[in-house]
Amino acid sequence: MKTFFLAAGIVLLGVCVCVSAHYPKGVTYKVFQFPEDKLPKIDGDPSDWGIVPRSYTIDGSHLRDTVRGKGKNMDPKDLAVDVTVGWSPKTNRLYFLYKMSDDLHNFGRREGDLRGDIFEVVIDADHSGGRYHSFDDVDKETEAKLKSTTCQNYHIFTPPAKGRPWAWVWGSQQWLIDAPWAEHAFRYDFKDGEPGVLYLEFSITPFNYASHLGPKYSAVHKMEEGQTMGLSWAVLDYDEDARRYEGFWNLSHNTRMDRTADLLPDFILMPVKGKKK
Ligand SMILES: [Ca+2]
Ligand SMILES: [Ca+2]
Ligand SMILES: [Ca+2]
Repeated sequence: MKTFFLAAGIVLLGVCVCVSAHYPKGVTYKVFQFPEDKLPKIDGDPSDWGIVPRSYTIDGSHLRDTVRGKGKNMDPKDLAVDVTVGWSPKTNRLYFLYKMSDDLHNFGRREGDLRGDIFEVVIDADHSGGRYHSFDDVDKETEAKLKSTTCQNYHIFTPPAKGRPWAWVWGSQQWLIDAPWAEHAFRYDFKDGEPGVLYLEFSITPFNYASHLGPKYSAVHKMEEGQTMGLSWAVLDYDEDARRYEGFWNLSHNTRMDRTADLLPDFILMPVKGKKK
């Protein structure tokens, strides 16, 4: 009987975690599985994503600005984004194609050491939920060690200014953005302050635990078909004013996706033929 209650408790706990750990409610997005012989080359050329059905691409109509009061009214003359996510059990990588049309690309550090246009990506690979940033009940040193451990937050410069890395992790695990864990390539032909279209192609490795001590002390998440992950992004569009973004356009519809994994949308890892397992 004891065993039964223990098992029931585990099942209930599992149900609670799954139910509480996603936004928006009732929405599940799909992650395209690349066939082994058709993995995308991370070179900034999006043509190898032509095999991905259009239904996998998430455009700006799915995003909400939850900070500047624009809600769902993204103006395509100001900003338009398409995001497609893929994966491969062979490489155990998540692949992203990000297309951004912007009326003013802000990345020149014109007014000091400011960040400019950002694509923020958050991944909770094992769908465990919970807080991953801003622990107010610990000292600063401990908080620095805890950030982005159970769920990783990447701030990607789109594009980076000269001399900057392509991204930074909102924690102490900057090794996550380097080989062999990640790869990236940009394609654009505009200058700072100009309009234009940017393509960013990148891959990252999902971690159940990413330690401040480095990869040797961390746990890679093994991706398998049918798994659900927590995954969200936000587009921080800086235009004329480099000190304040025009919108915090996010897929979660909750600003605090930048603190807790409970607010990340659900994504399912699809099989090769595009059918649920
Ligand atoms: Ca490519
Ligand atoms: Ca803009
Ligand atoms: Ca901009």
